[in-house]
Amino acid sequence: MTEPDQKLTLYFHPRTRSTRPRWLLEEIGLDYRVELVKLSEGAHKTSEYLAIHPLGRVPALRHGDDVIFESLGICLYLADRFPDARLAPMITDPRRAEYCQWMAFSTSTLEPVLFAVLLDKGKDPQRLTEAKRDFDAIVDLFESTLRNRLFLLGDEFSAADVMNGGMMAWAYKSSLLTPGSGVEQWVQRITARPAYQRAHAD
Ligand SMILES: N[C@@H](CCC(=O)N[C@@H](CS)C(=O)NCC(=O)O)C(=O)O
Repeated sequence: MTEPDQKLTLYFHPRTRSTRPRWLLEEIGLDYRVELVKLSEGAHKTSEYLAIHPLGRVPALRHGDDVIFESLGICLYLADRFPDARLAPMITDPRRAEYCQWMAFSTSTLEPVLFAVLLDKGKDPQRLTEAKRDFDAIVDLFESTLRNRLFLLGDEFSAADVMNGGMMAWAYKSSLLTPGSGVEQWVQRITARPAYQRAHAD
């Protein structure tokens, strides 16, 4: 799927939140260019890049004359902008409410808890205890949601699996998931997708 007059450039660095839109771009099957932003060399703080992302972070996306940043914003935009890929239920689809819920959940609820569990270890023992408790509640929620479903919205994969699943794949690699659980099987199912593999190849 290409739009020759609307070139897409993803400002990217491996193993960051920029893998979320990259995975989605791969799922949609778009022809896009990856611009590697070398964080270790400070490329994200140059005036050239600050004109793209004023806070100097990845990801950002250029689509024609439009520039957008925030991984969730980019994924929401792409999933709606390329409806043929069927990665977001249409506005009138009954699944739309749940889709909105899980998209917001990914960065508002899951991300801060997972970062606290995996990255803030040892900094504040009480915060870590609370974060682990919150993470267990999130896993239970995913487990019950996925009980009779292949993906978060049902039988069809969506951008909600990208946003939440990318982070849960990190939890899986960090041995936070119970082997054989529904959540673990979901993570294995979605990370086996060729689009996920391509987006995480670097
Ligand atoms: N909420 C933003 C967070 C973006 C962000 O913090 N990206 C990190 C990489 S995961 C970054 O660019 N860090 C470099 C820096 O802040 O200097 C999003 O989801 O896009």
